[in-house]
Amino acid sequence: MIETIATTPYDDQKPGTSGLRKKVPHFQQPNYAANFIQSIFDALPLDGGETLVIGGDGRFYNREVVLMAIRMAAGNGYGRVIVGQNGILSTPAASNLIRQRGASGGIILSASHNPGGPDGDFGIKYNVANGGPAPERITAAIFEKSKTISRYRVWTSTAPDISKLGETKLGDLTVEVVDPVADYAALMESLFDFEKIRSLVASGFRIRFDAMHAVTGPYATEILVNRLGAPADSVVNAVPKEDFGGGHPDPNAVHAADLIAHLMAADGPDFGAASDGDGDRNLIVGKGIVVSPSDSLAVLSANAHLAPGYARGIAGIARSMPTSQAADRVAEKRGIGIYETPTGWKFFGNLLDAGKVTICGEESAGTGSDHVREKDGVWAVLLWLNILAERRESVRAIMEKHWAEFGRNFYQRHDYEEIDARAANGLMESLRDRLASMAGQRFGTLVVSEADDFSYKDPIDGSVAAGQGVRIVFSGGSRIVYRLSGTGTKGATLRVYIERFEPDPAKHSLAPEEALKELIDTADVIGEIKKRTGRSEPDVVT
Ligand code: VG1
Ligand code: CO
Repeated sequence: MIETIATTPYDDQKPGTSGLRKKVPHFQQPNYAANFIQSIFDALPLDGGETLVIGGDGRFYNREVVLMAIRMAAGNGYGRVIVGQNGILSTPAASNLIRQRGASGGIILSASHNPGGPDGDFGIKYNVANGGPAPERITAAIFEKSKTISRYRVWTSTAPDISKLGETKLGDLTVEVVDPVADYAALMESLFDFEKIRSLVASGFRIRFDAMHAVTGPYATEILVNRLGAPADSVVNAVPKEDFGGGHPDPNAVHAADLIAHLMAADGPDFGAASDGDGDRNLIVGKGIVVSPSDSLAVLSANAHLAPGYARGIAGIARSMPTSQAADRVAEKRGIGIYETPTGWKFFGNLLDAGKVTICGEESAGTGSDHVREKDGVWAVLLWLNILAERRESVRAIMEKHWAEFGRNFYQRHDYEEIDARAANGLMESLRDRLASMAGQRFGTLVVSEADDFSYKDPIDGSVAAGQGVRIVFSGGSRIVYRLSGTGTKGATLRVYIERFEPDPAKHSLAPEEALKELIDTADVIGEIKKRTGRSEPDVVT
């Protein structure tokens, strides 16, 4: 029976860069999750009978919300729910299922790289029929509905057992529990030359994939071990845990320090990789070298044609604005399109749907292609492996040759986490106030050539996203970008992105902190970071 339950609105259900993210106890307030899910349904033009994909990264509270979402789908007239076994689906696997099964959308439960557990973070995100995150027009509509919600609809009896594969009924709703890995692994096999990668692995090439006790464990084990023949211990921290083993499933130099240490050792593996909580991010580490995500986007774009799925070449590349311009140099040399979008995967969807771009990426360890509409950690690892299997060179050699051909964009991101929100907003406001007078100003040897607050007009639907980050560009093309994170759950996080192009191969072996020294100092002078936040050092440098 469908029951209508009275509820009262919360005023803070505005989705951020990637859905609604809050602390678990915040989500555990009465009806908090139900209100948001009902607001999603209320914002959609549902005719009845639609298919909905449901799954999450398995973090604490995942199961409860999956079961609730199934019962609410039954209460709101859906015809079929496709749910990952035990409520598990990586974000890219969910995107794939939405597309392959012709679903009208999907509900993905994740707070991505944020820590989990009873005091950790939780999140809910809605993806649309193309498999990608809902565009801003829809997230805005969801937020509007959440402000006035007065009831939600739910099927009264308990949801079916989601630990067993197969179909059951909940009223008129068919609930189909699927293997979270099978369809995704088949998709990967259709894109990459598994036989070539298998022979690379058989030649003694050693891989270390760190799943960080998050969702990619089963995906990496099935693909790297079962299908590509890597030894079982090639996948570490492979068992997903509700609290990610107490760790922070963010594949960066701080939280994946153990992986990096293994790859820096003389007798270490040849190739290291890690993914995040929900499996959409990737970190690539070669023997003795950490590949910066912006460089990885450029290298993958320049070499994608070596993999069967991209043998016809790529149509174009899109990168988020703060991502380094290394990919632009590839696009320019290859004569293909390059697009600069605001931060967040939702801005890539239209470009991918229109066939304008094939590969997209963000500096935050996200790369992906038109095979799904999310960034995809395991996909990036496999594309790297396919390239390595074709070129039979080390990661370091590939990077050095890439820089020699295209030049090197030295790059760093400095994060100041959990700073006072008023101080953070004050810093950004002050920057915006000074934009008009910035051009022509000199800081040491640097002269500002342009300064603006990034605004994006989507070339397909004409929608505009303003206020996406302050850019200070210097003559010669070096940049400092300031923006506030839209995924944090406590205080504010200031991200400062610093970039300098170096054409001279003799200088490509400099350490990024040396190559960027003057810009790093200038970022504090212009942004007044120390003065306004009281922080003398960033918490994380990536
Ligand atoms: C961060 C990253 C952004 C990414 C987003 C979601 O956003 O900077 O590039 O798309 O997280 O990634 P923000 O607003 O905190 O800078 V994930 O892996 O959370 O889905
Ligand atoms: Co993620």
